[in-house]
Amino acid sequence: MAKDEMPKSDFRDAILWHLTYTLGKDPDHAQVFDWRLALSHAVRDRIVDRWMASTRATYRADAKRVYYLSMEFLIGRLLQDNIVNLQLADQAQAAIESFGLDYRDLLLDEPDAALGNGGLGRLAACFMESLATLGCPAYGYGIRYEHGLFRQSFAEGRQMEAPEDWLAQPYVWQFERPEARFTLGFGGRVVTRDGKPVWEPENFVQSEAYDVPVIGWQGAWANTLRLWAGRAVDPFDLGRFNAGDFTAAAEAEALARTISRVLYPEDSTEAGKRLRLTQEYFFSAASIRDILRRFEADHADLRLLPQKVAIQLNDTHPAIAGPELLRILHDERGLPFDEALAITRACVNYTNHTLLPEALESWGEGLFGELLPRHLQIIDRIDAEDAKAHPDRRNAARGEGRVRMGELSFILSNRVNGVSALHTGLMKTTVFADQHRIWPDRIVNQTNGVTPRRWLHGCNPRLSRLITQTIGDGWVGDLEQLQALEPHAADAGWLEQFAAVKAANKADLSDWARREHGLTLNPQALFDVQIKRIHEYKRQHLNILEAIALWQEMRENPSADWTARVKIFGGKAAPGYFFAKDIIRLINDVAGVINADAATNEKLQVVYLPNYNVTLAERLIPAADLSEQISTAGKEASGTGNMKFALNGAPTIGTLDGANVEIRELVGPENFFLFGLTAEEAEARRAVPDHAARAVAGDPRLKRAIEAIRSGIFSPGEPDRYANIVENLTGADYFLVASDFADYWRAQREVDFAYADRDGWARMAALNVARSGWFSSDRTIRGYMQDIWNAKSLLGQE
Ligand code: KOT
Repeated sequence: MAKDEMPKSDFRDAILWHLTYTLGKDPDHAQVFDWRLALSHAVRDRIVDRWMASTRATYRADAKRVYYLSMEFLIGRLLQDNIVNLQLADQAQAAIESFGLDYRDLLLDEPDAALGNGGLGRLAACFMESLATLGCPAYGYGIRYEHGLFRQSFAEGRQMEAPEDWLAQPYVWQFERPEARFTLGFGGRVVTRDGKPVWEPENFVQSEAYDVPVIGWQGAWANTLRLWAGRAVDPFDLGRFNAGDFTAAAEAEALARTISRVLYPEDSTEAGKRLRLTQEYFFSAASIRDILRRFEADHADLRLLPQKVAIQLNDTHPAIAGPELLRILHDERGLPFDEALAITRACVNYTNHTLLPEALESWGEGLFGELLPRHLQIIDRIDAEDAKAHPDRRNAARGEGRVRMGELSFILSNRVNGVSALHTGLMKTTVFADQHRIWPDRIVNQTNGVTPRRWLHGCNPRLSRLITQTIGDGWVGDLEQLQALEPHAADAGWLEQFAAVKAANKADLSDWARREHGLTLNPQALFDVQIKRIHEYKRQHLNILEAIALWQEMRENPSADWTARVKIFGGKAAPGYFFAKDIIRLINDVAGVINADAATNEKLQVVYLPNYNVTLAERLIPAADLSEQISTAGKEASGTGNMKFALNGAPTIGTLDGANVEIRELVGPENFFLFGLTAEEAEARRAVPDHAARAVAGDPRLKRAIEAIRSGIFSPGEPDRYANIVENLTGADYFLVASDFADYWRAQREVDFAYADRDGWARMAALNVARSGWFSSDRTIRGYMQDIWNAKSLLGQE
């Protein structure tokens, strides 16, 4: 094969061609890594044609484009996802095996793109895939962090953080666009010229674009995820270099690159750092310029903007995009302020992902005004306009010395949405009650969803095959078709196959855990899984308390007929969140003691898998028997892991929180293990004096479990190690762990009982699968297209 004979049709030849001419490797000496890159290039070639066709179709139709602005895109690996969506899996596997290589090894060689913390970032990634699947012309805009979320390991049970380095290897999925640069200003002052305000920034950086194509199911459509990187305007100061000051010569470049250097590891906690605000403005401003450039290339009248552009703010992190758009329309394009405000408002929408007060973003006006002096004036002007129209309005964007990003996003948006029915309802009665009174049509609900291509078809090939054998393959692009499985859940023969799939997935996980971590998991046991960020409101400490109590009861009553369990934990804590780090250490300490107890370890194991990420989720979810969704009611906006577990046949033990409520309604209350206070009851309970102390005093099991922690049996020689946790559980206990413990215990024993009936359990698990089709992110995106963006699919027009 010669270079000019680039093979188009034969996949095997295409891989060899790329190995030779793109990577310059002799097949005889190529490593797994080289083959993986060659395969990725061959796959990428097949994406590009469709990508260009989609872009051309959008231009031809002059279609409305959706712009999804998000600080986070938690993508994970892309090779398998792309292969799955292009339906190349069989070809790719055959080609790779014909070279004598292991196909799975190759897929697993790709590093995770971890440009996000958790649910918010993963949702953005699922949305990008569904937007492409539905043929909605859309762009994602984010930051190309050089270092994604830190790598987690444990040292004596404690979380250690190491930098993540996904760009250390060539990243095949990105296309550098050096021509798409914008120069962005920061700081400086606002002067008046010809009676008009003019912002004169003091510092400048450039944004450089990297495009990642996102291909939908069956390759029908492809959109672009555009990630911005910081670059200096003048990367190198030759004068300083010649004067011998080599470090200073490259200083500007180092500073500019700092902006996109690292993802902030905070999740649902406030950071409040100058660099963070710089990151937010950097990517929002670059995106707004790109959006306007694209619009103005084909349109002269800015008043048409809302017909052609829908901007979605993924929480408040890109909220400054609103004032930036307004500023350009008014200051630079010369539209009157009220018209610029109306256009901005007609384009922008905002999704809220949390009501936790500590996560509601706000900036001190000093810092804000130093960095963005003109934007501060614009925000004041918007507040003033609103105050004129609504004199009884209370929540201005600027108040008490701060710029409040939630209020700002709300007043600059056409639609504001919550991410589950319960959460949206709470938005209306709590955080945004005042705004809701004034603009009663603005808040709408769009319950989250997950892409079935990655979270069932891709990650659970055995279950995917069984489903396709049973009901055909239409479900992958139309998840509600899973309903057709329901009659089979009454068929003993089919249920046996269904149970065999779960058993095989559990065996796979056990093999991996032995290879990778030297663990021996009992595959007969119930795999009970809680994977998510560590946070007090998510209550991993409730779960570990139950493990302690169960262990104590097993020891006391060893001959009872206990259902064997493996409790599996995974998740990272924000590096500065010390309580969460204590919870991690406690789980690891408890695991050490319980797993070493020969009297119980056939019946109970506790395992904490380090470095939870998208890839680990793809391994664990197909192998789970039970999904732990145990947040304090009213605190988890939606959850999306809960949907992935149900879809893969793991019933939920959970509270009436977030999307758990909708999951329970759809799968049926008899197929869901409910416990705990409702959101309303939780509010009321907090007002009861000594609620935690009373709950502990009234529950001997809970009391004994807490006593065990206090006594130091899990921290020999250091009984005080968990003083903070003990004090919290018996004192303030804002998240009501003690109050919910007894009911959680009861529900867990119901799980034990139900699991002992293996046929009954299989039926329950199968019904969870059959009834979870509504949780496809395709359904969610259709909702956004209709209710929020007024955007149309271009499928069939490419
Ligand atoms: C983080 C910082 C500030 C504001 C919000 C967050 C946030 C919220 N990060 N992740 N979330 C989660 O978003 C998911 C997607 O909507 C929800 O399912 C989940 O309940 C949120 O906690």
